[in-house]
Amino acid sequence: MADGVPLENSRVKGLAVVKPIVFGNRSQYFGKKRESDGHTHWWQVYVKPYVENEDMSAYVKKVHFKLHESYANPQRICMKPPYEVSETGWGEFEVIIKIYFVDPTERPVTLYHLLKLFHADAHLQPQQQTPRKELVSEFYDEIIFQDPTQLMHRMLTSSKFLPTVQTKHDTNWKAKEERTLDAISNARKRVTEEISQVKERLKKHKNAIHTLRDEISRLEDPKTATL
Ligand code: SLL
Repeated sequence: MADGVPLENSRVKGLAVVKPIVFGNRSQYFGKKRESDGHTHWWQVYVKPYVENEDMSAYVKKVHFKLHESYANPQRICMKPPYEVSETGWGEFEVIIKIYFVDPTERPVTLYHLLKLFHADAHLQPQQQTPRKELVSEFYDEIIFQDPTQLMHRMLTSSKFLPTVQTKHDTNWKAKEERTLDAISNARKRVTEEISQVKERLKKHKNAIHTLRDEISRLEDPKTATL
């Protein structure tokens, strides 16, 4: 007990545990509009650990997926992994994903995902489109637990793994990380160059101001001014 707080609930100060996750959706076009309900796609929205097969239920209590109001029961709840919802439909919309943690003092984390069904070239003639395979729109993110409670800390570091094999990531995250870091370093170079160009221009303008000021005071000085 510290200050009357049970040990389990006391916080590990100065510690941050990072949990990398992947969330998003996959979808597949039926090939035509379904007669019965007008649906055109199968889709699945999900949250999964970046570390393949990590058992998130060690620290995740449940995940809520809030679908579009046009679905009969838009609030879908997953109490255990896999945290995913499979559906069919005809339109894209924003899915609200709320992750609740085993530790009730830990605030739930909310993610927003734009469900993607259509390929970017869907407006083109069919023969100009790339062949249709499954579409994946997913993102990498990190949940950071700052000063977790003793209890949560244990759950976060228990590194439990699921017996079933999670399929490999659709996205090559390592390659994406390299591309992103490259893009950042190029952007940084460009910005540094631009800053030095602007500084150079500023210097020139400052010099021009000085020259003009000198000129003005020379002209205003009765001793040097020539009428
Ligand atoms: C749109 N703003 O107009 C979006 C809404 C909603 C998609 C898309 C429902 C399926 C069903 C469905 O696909 N909703 O009727 O069960 O594009």
